[in-house]
Amino acid sequence: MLKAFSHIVAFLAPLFIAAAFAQPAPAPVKAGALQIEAPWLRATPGGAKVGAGYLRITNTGSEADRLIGASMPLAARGEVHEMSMQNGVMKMRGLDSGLMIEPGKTIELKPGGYHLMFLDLKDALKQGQNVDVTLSFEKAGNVTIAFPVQGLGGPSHM
Ligand SMILES: [Cu+2]
Repeated sequence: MLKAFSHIVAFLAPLFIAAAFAQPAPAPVKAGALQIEAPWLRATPGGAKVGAGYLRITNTGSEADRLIGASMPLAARGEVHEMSMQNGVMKMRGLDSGLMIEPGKTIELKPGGYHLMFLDLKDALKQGQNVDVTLSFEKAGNVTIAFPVQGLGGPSHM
């Protein structure tokens, strides 16, 4: 119960402090018709078993694609999740068929919404690190991108 609660807090806290940090804007990464921007991971305290990642994906092509998974060496596995408000309660669920990116559309994975969830972390994600994350797309295939780790708020956010 406590675990579930702190996980929810972890996703809400950044909403209030997102404006407090400035982020350099590296060039977008291309994967086929997809353009990937603003990747980042949230720092975790030692012992945390889950971590979250965010990014923005634009489909510049004429066919839909899907983000179907993600992986990093530090985590046993990665999933694509959605967080949404249901009857006044924040709920999180895995997207079994992936996240659809329609042609011409931009999908944003951000705190409180879609996110990458990394499970069974072997070590903490430390602010200032760059962690290679491999994104898996149905059509564009696999693309590995350095995700900077950003610290957010106090030590209790995850
Ligand atoms: Cu999640």
